[in-house]
Amino acid sequence: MNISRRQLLAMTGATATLAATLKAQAAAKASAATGLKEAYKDDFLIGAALSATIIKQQDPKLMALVNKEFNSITPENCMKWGELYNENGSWKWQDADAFVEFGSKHNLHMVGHTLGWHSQIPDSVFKNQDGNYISKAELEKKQKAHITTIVERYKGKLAAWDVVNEAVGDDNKMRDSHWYKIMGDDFLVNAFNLAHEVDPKAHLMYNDYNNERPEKRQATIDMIKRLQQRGTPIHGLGMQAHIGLQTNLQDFEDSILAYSALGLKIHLTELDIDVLPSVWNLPVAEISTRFEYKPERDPYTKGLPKKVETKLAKAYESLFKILIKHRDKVDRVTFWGVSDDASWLNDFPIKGRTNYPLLFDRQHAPKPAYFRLMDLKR
Ligand code: 9MR
Repeated sequence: MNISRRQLLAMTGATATLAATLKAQAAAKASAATGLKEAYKDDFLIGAALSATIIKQQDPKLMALVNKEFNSITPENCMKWGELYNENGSWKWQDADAFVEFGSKHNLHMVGHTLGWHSQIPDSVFKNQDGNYISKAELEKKQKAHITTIVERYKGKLAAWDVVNEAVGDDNKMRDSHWYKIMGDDFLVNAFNLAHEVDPKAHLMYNDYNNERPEKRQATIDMIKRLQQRGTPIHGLGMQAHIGLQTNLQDFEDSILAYSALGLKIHLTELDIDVLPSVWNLPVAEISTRFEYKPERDPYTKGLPKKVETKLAKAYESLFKILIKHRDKVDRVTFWGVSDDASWLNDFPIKGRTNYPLLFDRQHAPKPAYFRLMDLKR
């Protein structure tokens, strides 16, 4: 038989493609059989933030995916102060109730998010009609009513609360928020005490972004020590982990050790990995920051190049190796969303970009990063 060089090359190519297809099929089959939560059951909980839209739509395929892959859920927005009240000041429970109902029905670990934050809360909570601050006593009264009502409502259903969010600023000093200006450290101490009094079994956490970085870590440790000296019931430390491909992952290992030395359990609370070009030299998750859209700042509208996909997968793998190594200290790893199409990073810090930060793509299929994480447990 006379086979030309071209035919031979084509055949070799076909064999390689076939091998790749078989490998992908085998991987898909393995993931179909188990799922992340099963693979990591001896290490830590695997969570996802769910939006009110996901809960409302009840898309059967997406719901099946959530149930297969995750055993913990966090509400992306619906339990924030600004989402929980109607204009007239009455409570608006619909979305939060639907979230808790979903989690209870599927027996999922649920994290409340969040009882004290400077963001997504109207100015009117802190100010009189004349624009001046209300007194500390008045704010304490509002804080008490808010925290006791919501913690009581979901007592025994939510296993944990992000009690205070982002109290340390990007300058590594206490954030100059309305809360802090009026109440100082009492803002935090009261929040933890109130939640603990109402639900003594709930696991209470402090949650922040960039707090794996050495300077912010130190500021956070100083703050936690002050709280602990006052007997504040704080049980866990949340590192949001909104990171990028360039993030120094060693900082996570150092932080896990440093925070757990304070007697706190470690949670990665909002993990995602931004693959788009950074438009600032200090990537912060402070949500008031915005930049102008330019096509060069949105390079992957037609798909993620293989090279970047591989970098993303490697970054997830490296981070999880650290987390697995410290599984005795790490309680939970929660992704900030389920799939790329619905990630907040498509709109932050520039609206309308195409980002790829999560483990599931726009068709909700597992990405190479997902298989790397599954492979770590084989
Ligand atoms: O993902 C959330 C997005 O939908 C909201 O618009 C945004 C503003 O409130 O908050 C996002 O979630 C934030 C989380 O609650 C706290 N840490 C930073 C997250 C990303 O901004």
